[in-house]
Amino acid sequence: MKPMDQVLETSEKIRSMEIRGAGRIATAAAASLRDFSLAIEARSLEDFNLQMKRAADLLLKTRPTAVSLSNAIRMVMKYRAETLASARTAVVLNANCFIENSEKALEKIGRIGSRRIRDGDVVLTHCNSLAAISVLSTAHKSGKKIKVIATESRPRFQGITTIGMLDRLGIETELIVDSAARSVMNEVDLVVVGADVITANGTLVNKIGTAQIALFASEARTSFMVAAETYKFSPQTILGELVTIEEREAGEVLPDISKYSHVRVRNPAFDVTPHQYIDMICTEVGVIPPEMSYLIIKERLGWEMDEDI
Ligand code: RUB
Repeated sequence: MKPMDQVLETSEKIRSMEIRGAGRIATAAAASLRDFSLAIEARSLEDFNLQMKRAADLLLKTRPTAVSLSNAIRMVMKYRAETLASARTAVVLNANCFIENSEKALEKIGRIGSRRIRDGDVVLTHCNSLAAISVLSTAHKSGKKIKVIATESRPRFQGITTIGMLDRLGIETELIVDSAARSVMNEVDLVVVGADVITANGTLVNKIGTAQIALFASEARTSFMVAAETYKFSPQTILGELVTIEEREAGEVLPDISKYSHVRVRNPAFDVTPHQYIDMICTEVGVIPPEMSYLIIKERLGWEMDEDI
């Protein structure tokens, strides 16, 4: 396999959602860039930089919403080197460092977030988030008896992946259709979801349906927690950039659209939850109110304001 074929293959897996979830696409992209850097033959440092940039651009274009992808790529590509050999070493180091830190972050989020779960709690989750599942599994492993209610998460049914993971962990789980979220909310003690993007003002962008669950939780006075590694925060939003919401193919919602002449199927993959509906964001550096997101971006992501202006 040619080095670029490996990058194309990873890009296709991310685009088609064989690899999915903000954290998983970030680490897959970092690993792909690392493996590419080791496999390419470059005539000079400039040639190496050019080839790396091409690969990074390909991976970046796969899914437009999750900022984890651009943050991971930015971290891997932040190498400065005088020679070809040191450039390669730096890319490998950056990528491994990103992957290792994201694994550690998941563990820490689990430890911190699980403290907010009490013995006997009912927790609702939406979609399939490794960060949210880390919170649930840590609570369960610490001996707390919890019940999880998981939504199907149409149209891609990531909820089925979630119930499979919870089942393997031995956690009592109930599956509901997305539209049953309000019906069960009065039984729920805490909602825990993941994040694709958290903006500078603490707004959450996550799987379609999250915003209505947050609204229901707020109405029912149920706590709403976001579990997210700090690389899910978006530096671009400090510079005023809006988050692009991915619109996916109609066929994911309605396989045979051809029999209708006047119908258009809309399939936004993510929605926007205002910070007012979020009680806390559980990160690897602690639980923060959403309004503190700006500080996370400034302090954790080493963002230079003039970098991209
Ligand atoms: C997945 C999704 C998840 C977040 C967080 O969307 O919205 O809640 O990505 O997941 P999709 P994680 O299936 O469209 O990628 O905590 O695993 O990063």
